[in-house]
Amino acid sequence: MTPVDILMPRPMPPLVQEKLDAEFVVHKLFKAEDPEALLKEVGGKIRGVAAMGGKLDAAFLAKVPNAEIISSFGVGYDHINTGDCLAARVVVTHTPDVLTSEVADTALGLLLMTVRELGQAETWLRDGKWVSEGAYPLTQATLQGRRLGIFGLGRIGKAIAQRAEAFDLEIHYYGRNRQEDVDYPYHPTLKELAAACDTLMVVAPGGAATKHAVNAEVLEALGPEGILINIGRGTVVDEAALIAALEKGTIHGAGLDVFEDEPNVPEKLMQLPRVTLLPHVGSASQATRNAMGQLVVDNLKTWFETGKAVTPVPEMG
Ligand code: 8YV
Repeated sequence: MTPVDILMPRPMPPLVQEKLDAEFVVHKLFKAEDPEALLKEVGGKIRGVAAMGGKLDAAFLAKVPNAEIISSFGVGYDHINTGDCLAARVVVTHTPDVLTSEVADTALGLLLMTVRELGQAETWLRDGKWVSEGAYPLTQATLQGRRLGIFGLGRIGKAIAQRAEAFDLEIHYYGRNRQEDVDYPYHPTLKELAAACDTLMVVAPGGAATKHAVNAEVLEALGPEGILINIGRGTVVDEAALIAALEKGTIHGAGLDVFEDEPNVPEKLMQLPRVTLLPHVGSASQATRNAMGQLVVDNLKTWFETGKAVTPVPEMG
């Protein structure tokens, strides 16, 4: 079989690069001195794209007119215009399932850190304040008796709910649709979910449909005991409204693994006392990232061997 030409626009984990190098002719745009010139030169023979972030839409597809597949690293694919890909008959794949447990574990860790101020307490110890000033102040919040509203009860949302049940939390949810096989109370709007709960866990995907869904009104509904956790996408939360709500005491605290303009985190968020900030580490263990990388490779290999992808995104039908 003649080797297949693959485009890699941005750097990917070493395992992905090594495995793809062994199977395909990989054109690494990020290594080129003049990426546009390289794209002009090789664009016509590219049949597959291995992607990790970056905007992929009709303008990009026009530069790789013979591409058949975009194999994307990560479960979220809001950076890819699936409508444009469908129109160009390009299959899009992502890496679901293999990261579900890791992200759910991180979500629970972030929730506990935020409610009980564990990061701040550790800083207190490291700064020598335990010795100089005594015990870390008692936290105003506790996890006990909290009502957890999950925004986005998909695979990861359900894994979070399963873990939260072990912590005796009351679970509610909101999403595009009520799920017949789910017993947790469903709320038809995000504001109603927030009003019924004191803890809001954002697991929803990014994109136009969810942009700034968590706004000033939703935060107001969550109330002064409220804790917001975002493990989904930064764009889902109106960051300016969140900062205002934290400053005014409209809600109690927030734990964020994702941000609107990563890796830039607003200075104001950094200064707020009851906020836990993580640098998008939801799935970031070696084992899980390896499994995600393997799936990127498997999707490309299987596509070119059999004409079928392993994990196409739902829009592909
Ligand atoms: C990754 C993620 O950090 O899977 C996702 O959608 O956000 C994370 O697991 C990200 O894909 C790495 O680019």
